[in-house]
Parts: sequence; C-alpha cells; structure tokens
Amino acid sequence: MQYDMDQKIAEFRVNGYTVFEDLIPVEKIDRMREAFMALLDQVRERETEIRDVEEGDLRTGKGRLQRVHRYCMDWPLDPPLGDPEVYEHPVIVEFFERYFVDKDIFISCLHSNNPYPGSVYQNWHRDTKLLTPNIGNPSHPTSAVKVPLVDTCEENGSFEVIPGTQYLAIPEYEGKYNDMLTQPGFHLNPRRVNMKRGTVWMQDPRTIHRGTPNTSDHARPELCICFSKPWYQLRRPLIIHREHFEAMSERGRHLFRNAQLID
Ligand SMILES: O=C(O)CCC(=O)C(=O)O
Repeated sequence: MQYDMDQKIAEFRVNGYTVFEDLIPVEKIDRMREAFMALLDQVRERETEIRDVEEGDLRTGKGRLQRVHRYCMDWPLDPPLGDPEVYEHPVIVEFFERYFVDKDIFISCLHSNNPYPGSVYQNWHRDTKLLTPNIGNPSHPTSAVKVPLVDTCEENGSFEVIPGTQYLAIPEYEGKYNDMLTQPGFHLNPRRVNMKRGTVWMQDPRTIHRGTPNTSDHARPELCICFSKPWYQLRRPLIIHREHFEAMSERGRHLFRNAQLID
C-alpha cells in the first residue's frame, strides 16, 4: 500500500489524528491479539480495584483497572507482540520523523487501553497537560501510533475524538472539558475512529477525546506506541527486557535507547 505522507501529516495537523489503512498484515495482528489477550486476561482476573498505576510483572501482566471494565496494560516485547515490523515500521517511523522534524525520535511508551464489554464512557479529556498557555503549538513533543487488535466499531467501544481541538490552549478550560462539553445544548462534532484490524492510526494526545461503552460480546484491545522528541522527559520510564534490546537492529536500539532495561 502506498501512502501520501505529505497528506497524512497535513491530516494529522488539521484533525489531530490520521489513519493508515491496511498497514500491518491481519494474520500478524491476529497472532498479536492472542498473546495480548492472554496477558490482559490475567490483569483482569487479578485487578478488581480501580487504581492509578499499573501493577505487576510485564510477563504476567503489568496493568490496572482504570474504570469499570476498562483495563490499561504495559506490554512486553516478547514475540509476537514485540515485532520490529510494527514498532520500526518504515511508514510509522517516517511519519513521526517528519511530524517532529527530527530523525532522533525515541519510543517512550508501550501501553494500551482496553474496554471490555460493560465499559462506560470516559470523561472528555486530553492525555497531556497544556505546555504553552494561550499558545496553540503547531506540534506536541510526543504522540502515539495506535494498533487495534480487533476491528473497531460503535458496539465495541471505538475511540471518539473531536477533530481540530489539539490547538486549544485556554488555561481556564483545562480539566473542565467534560463539564463544558456535556452541558445541554453544547454543539459538538465528534468522530468515532472505526477501523479494520491491520489499520493503524496516529493520535495527537492534545486532541480532546474519550473512550466509549463497549456493548459487544468481546474486548477491544489496542496497542499504543508513543514516539517522542529527543528532549522529551518521561513521567514514568519505559521498561523493556535486555534480551530484546540486545537483539534489535541498530535502528531499534536507537528508538529504544531511553528505555530502562531489565533482566
Ligand atoms: O482507547 C480508548 O478507548 C480511550 C483511551 C483513553 O482515551 C485514555 O485512557 O486516555
């Protein structure tokens, strides 16, 4: 599949997200889902209380219950999850190098947010603080590629986003978006990010969004890989296993150079 990268970057800048259809073979995604769900189900069995921080071991499920029937999990680079044809996919890396105008980007998170049947709306929110009050920065120093492991749709809790809100920089609004946007009569034009597996999408964390209820009979797992500018300071370190780091290509080691290695 050929992509018009200039157009994708323009879409991302205009809408605060963009979609690359059919980037990853579906068979690969299906193998990843099987491994991912085995780990996520362990988190789900273990984690019965809502908490703020992921707990546990990467290889037996490092995660948490975020909200009712919605689980976050950090995932390990054990195959088939840690696949260079995903995390160093030339299209994904080129996208972020060009968006950040920087060849020295690094991978700063391997995370996921996964609504199970019974999950409810999240509040409208952003995934980052306002860095420059009253100035809508043309770009943000960190952004993510999301890799859905199932087809996503209105029934299984697809992501909902309000395009174009990434440049909002009014300090008085911060932290109040849900109250503002759910007021009766507030006019909104949100979009659901529905896609076939094998498709990936890029999300500017500033764009206002929320998770939606999963009313289907299956979970909606989705990998999140964050890419950042070289100077970006992480709130919590990305942890990966040394054996994976040592087996990576030169490009892979460069992308994961700021990760904390464990044995
Ligand atoms: O993936 C989703 O459905 C929403 C996740 C999200 O917005 C978050 O947890 O910040």
